[in-house]
Amino acid sequence: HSLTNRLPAALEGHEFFIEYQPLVRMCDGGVEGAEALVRWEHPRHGVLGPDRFIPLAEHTGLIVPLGRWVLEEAVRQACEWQVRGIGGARPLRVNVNLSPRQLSHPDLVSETVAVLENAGLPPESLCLEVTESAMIRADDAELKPLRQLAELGVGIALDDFGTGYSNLASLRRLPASTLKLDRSFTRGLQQHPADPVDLKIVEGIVSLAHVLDLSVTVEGVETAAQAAHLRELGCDSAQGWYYARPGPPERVTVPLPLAA
Ligand code: G
Ligand code: G
Ligand code: MN
Ligand code: NA
Repeated sequence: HSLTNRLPAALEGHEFFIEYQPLVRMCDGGVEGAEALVRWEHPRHGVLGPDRFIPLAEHTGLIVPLGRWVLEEAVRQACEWQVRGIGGARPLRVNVNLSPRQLSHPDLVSETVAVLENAGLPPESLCLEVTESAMIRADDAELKPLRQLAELGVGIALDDFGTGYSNLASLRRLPASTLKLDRSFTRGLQQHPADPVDLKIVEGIVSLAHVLDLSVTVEGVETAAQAAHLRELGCDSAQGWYYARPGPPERVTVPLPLAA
């Protein structure tokens, strides 16, 4: 695969860049942080999304150095926001996605701690996103590093929640602090009146999460109606095109639509 072969040179040649998508607090509509989403500015194919190259990088192992670069760059950016006082009294956080290969890498904890210390970012200002399916596949040895990071204060989010068939018992054993509800659950909430079954499902997931002391972030919020329903249902934060599309770091500092 020609994209696969070019990955090392692309990393070397600084062809990757990061877009940020704001994470919005439901209670007051303020920005609490942003998710870092990597892109590849390919010299011939233009900008490629992560779905085009993350699986290839995961397959070859290049995801490890690429993921380390994403982490360093996102942590540096979060520091810059904090130094500039963006977010006011509550410093902004950055969310970084981790792929399964990074999860099982022996240096995950030491490297993450080193990146935070070098930049001077508090561990609480970093959240690592791991997909629900990768998390439930992980054995205790693979969950241990995440648990260590969680004990240091790093947030751990279960990404794409609802697509990975967790059960109650498995949720209890995971070192997660946040559940990111997959956008497939919120499609039925785009209109007023919302789909009553979808409302009940989200309501149930939110109460389960809160019992387990997990905060709930909803992905893929595209309309004001969805935002209003989700706030009503007790979701803690939201992310989606209604608030902002992924964009350059400045995207996080511009005003958003008022909380519904
Ligand atoms: O931005 P976009 O919607 O195209 O992202 C698609 C998927 O790519 C998301 O599910 C996201 O989790 C994943 N992704 C984005 N950036 C990264 C990254 O830096 N590392 C990993 N492992 N996955 C990422
Ligand atoms: O990590 P994850 O796979 O959840 O990454 C989020 C992905 O969802 C990104 O690729 C981002 O571009 C996409 N996305 C973000 N907001 C919305 C939205 O409101 N609607 C849709 N359809 N996709 C979104
Ligand atoms: Mn994610
Ligand atoms: Na997701």
